[in-house]
Amino acid sequence: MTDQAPPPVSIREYEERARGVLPRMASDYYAGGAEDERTIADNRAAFSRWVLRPRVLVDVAERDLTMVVLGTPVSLPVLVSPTALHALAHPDGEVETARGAAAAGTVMALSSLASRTLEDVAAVGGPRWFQLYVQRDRDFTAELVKRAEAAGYSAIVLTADLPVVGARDRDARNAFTIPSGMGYANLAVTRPPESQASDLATFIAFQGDPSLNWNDVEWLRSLTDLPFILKGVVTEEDAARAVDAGFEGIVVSNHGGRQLDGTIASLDALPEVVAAVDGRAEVLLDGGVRRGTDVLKALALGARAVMVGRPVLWGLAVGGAGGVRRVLDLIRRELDVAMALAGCRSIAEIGTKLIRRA
Ligand code: FNR
Ligand code: LAC
Repeated sequence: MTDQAPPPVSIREYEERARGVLPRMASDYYAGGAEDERTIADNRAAFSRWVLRPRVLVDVAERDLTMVVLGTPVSLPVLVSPTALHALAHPDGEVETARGAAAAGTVMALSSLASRTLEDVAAVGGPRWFQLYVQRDRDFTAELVKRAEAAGYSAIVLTADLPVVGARDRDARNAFTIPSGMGYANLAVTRPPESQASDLATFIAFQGDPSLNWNDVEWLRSLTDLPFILKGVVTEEDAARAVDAGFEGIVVSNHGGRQLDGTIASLDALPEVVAAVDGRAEVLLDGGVRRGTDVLKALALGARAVMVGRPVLWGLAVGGAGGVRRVLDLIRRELDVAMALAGCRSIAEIGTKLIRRA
């Protein structure tokens, strides 16, 4: 802990505490989103549009939150979403986050835009997936996938909702710049050239590939036998197409409201995606998950597991690996209580009868 205050009791308190310890530019980069941040708010609000139908007089003396997601065993159905530049929150960056996620017994998805090398993060030894941003340099992209495979990452998460960076006022206002001494440790060009503005949008425009499309999927899949997960799907059309293209997993996500403002909330998009996939792939969800009951609702609507982005960054900023672990443990404790009160003894028992529209 960075101060003497007692540890936060909720993710909301972690958010407040993180705001107090992070420099403004980092705090805004983490918290912010696109345009009027309507989708950020709606990701949260969506959880209130659904209500639970708990069952009583079920023997819930023994409860088990463990499960397997895309072949990876986890201690709870909550994984760490890929997020960029953890060194903004902690000197050890993603290595520290990986320690926290491993201690909590769950998967960390490492961003292509990490501030530490994927090999250093792998050395922590926890369960790990690699999130891919396809680069303009396709040979380098192929090398990145092969490096991830060699370093024991057990799935590739292809993020598809960032052909360009969303219009983010906060970053524009702060003239977001990567602090000196920090960079994108896994990329060929780790910092934008000094002659260019070093904001994220410029960097992505310079390195990323907005021409990426469905025709590239076959090439991507030829690079490795690891399972592929498509992140950033919010429609039944894309979900069906993803399954046809051979993706083993889908993350229903609007990038935490950072890309296209006004996009449907993740939880509201979940039912149509689950219906379109019809059991042919594993469906995950991220965006606005802050409580154990949120996890319960997403699973009741057919998600196999959920992921959390910002809460992990707040935990990292406030308490390093311990903070990451405590954030995940808070959700675990809340989910455990919610399952008991809903009459569910295991993740498998969380079903569609548990939920309806408010
Ligand atoms: C992200 N997200 C993201 N996604 C991704 O695939 N690659 C990335 O590098 C990043 N970077 C990133 C940075 C920051 C600061 C945030 C907040 C988010 C999106 C992330 O994986 C996830 O979809 C959202 O964060 C989920 O929403 P919540 O949990 O933050 O509400
Ligand atoms: C972001 C990118 C980098 O949301 O994924 O900031």
